[in-house]
Amino acid sequence: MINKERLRIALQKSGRLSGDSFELLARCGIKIRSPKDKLFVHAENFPLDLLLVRDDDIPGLVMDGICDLGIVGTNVLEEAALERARNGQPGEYRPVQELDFGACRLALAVPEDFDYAGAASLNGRRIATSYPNLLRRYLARQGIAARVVALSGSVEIAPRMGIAEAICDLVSTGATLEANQLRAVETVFKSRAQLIGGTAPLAEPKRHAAEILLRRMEGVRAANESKYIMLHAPKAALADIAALIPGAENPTLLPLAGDQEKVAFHAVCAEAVFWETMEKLKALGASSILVLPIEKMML
Ligand code: PRT
Ligand code: ZN
Repeated sequence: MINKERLRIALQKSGRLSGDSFELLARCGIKIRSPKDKLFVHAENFPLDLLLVRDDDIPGLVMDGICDLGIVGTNVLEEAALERARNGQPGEYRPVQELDFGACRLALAVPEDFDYAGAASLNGRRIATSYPNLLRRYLARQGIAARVVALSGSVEIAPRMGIAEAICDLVSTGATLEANQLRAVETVFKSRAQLIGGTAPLAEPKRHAAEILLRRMEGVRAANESKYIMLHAPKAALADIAALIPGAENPTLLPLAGDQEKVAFHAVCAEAVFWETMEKLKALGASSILVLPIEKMML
């Protein structure tokens, strides 16, 4: 049953965000044994309960104080906040952390044979979307008078059905648009998954649990964004090598047995290390270059 001493987080039950959301909690050391087909799941080793719902319900659960935290796409979040504002409902939340998954954009798209010459071409047209509030806000800002046709799904078929001349839908790879002979013409909103919290302060012991969880999530993000790089560097090129590796101002240098000219150079790199960087390192005389993922990080 619902326990007021445990943190409550709303996650998408199944869909594009659920796998990454569960993986994030797993990487924070949180064990969840119960099957995912339940609505309410307890973490075994942390004072945390999961409410597994449709992503559309997550903003409201946090804004109404039913859940302390939630993971949701900013597209759904902003749409819900605008809808609530329209209806005079409370729509406040606290953005806690941007997450590195769920990236997509809400884009305007038109049929390939549409004679498109800028957003003004949409004046007087009908645009089908599942995000009427985000679209209306965009149209108002751009000074475009178009009619918004709200659909709950299958927006991409609206032009073929004669329901609308254009659509406004989420795009990630663009394959769905292409398959429907549509092309994206404007970006209305850029989205990614976000961890959000309510605006009311948490009472102990929840506050403490939230602090630990957020610190671990921060550690997961820092680890995701960083790599551990090891290489053998000629002593004469150390400064040039360090300059190629972001965040490696203070590398660890170790002597190499039997080699007076080179040292072992170890550093945490603040970004991904691309092949181009490795090729430049090699050109500076570096050898045995290894780039390793970092699992956890606490600074
Ligand atoms: O059942 P529930 O309501 O929880 O799920 P849902 O069907 O509403 O959402 P779901 O699981 O599809 O998406 C959840 C969230 O993932 C979205 O709100 C976005 O924040 C994010 N996301 C990221 C996406 C996409 N990428 C995406 N590509 N959501 C939807 N799509 C759709 C897009 O609309 C298109 O129809 O996927 C289709 C394929 O996209 P392309 O461009 O890769 O072909
Ligand atoms: Zn949904």
